[in-house]
Amino acid sequence: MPFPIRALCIMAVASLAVGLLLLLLPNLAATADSPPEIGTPVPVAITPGDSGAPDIAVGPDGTRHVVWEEVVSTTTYLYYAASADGATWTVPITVSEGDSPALAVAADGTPVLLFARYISPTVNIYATRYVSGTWRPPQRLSLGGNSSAPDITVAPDGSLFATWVERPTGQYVIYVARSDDGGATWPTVLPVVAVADPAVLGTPRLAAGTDGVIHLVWQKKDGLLSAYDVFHKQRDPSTGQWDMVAANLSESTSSSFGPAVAATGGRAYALWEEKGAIRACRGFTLTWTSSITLSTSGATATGAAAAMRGGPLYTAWDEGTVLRTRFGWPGSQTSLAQDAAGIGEVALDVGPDRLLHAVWSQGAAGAGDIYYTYRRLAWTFLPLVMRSAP
Ligand SMILES: [Ca+2]
Repeated sequence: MPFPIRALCIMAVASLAVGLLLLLLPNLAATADSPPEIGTPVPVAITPGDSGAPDIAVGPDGTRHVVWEEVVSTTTYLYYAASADGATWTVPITVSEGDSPALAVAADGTPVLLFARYISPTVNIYATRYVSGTWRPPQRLSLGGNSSAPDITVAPDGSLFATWVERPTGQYVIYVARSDDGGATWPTVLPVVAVADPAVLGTPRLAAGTDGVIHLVWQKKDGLLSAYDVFHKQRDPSTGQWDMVAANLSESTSSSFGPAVAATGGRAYALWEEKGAIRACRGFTLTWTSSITLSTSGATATGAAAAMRGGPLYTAWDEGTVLRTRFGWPGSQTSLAQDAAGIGEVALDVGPDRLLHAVWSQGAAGAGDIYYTYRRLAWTFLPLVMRSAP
């Protein structure tokens, strides 16, 4: 009697499934209601020197790589430490003399570092890679004019993009360099934005969208007494061309500066500092929303940061003694860490596990140390979409 047995089996399996579902439901509901988990901050390194300006980049295997500026007597060095779990950190090693570190991890897991270094008579931008436990001899990327404010990002196809601002006589130029071999060589260096005196450019920042579009934001003022505005251009991955015209994102009479940028497919998010608040807008090419305030009303906020990696947007900044973060757009605000002695210079990255990783400097002025924490999302349940039959 094969048919009744089969029917019986189906019924048994079905009731078992319903039973399991009923067992699981209360747990699912509890998980959905639980708050996001923010880790207890841990020191990356406690050092006698003043530690500041950290950057973090998380590798495909989840390794947290952190670089920062370490002042030893009167010289500024770049220090590096790493952690597999965010709890235990390697003893810091010196990368080079220099400042303004910007870190990314290439597709093969190799950390790639950009930094500025003064070698008389010029500040240039250098790139180095951490290969087999050693930072390789740095190679110069800038073209020989005084340079500052490097940044680096990885495109979905694995190519690396680097930017900085350079000062050839009578001009400011923002360059973008590209590496297709994980940072070993940087054969392409292009001027993307250029102005003549008395206009001033500063702090170019890069982000790559999941669509391969490269987003560039920077600050510009038309003269020494003018106020900065924040601008944007993007690079089309299919043509390699940058927008001809830049969009003015801040468009305000007050000074708007210190931009940060993050991107997903088809859209970028830009943040900046203006009148002691963190402002932000979202858009692409010449189509942008008007800006909103992310920081706490009445607080003095600085140090805008943003990150996303194929997932939702994370933003962060400091309000003097507390680091604030938001998840999503604009998302609700949560504190990430605090220290009455002072806290700031937050930098973010999103790991392959969608975990938010953050580093910052904290402690009394002149005696800062670098700290790390993470933020794990609470479970959220999206509506289940049943595919219709083809
Ligand atoms: Ca220190």
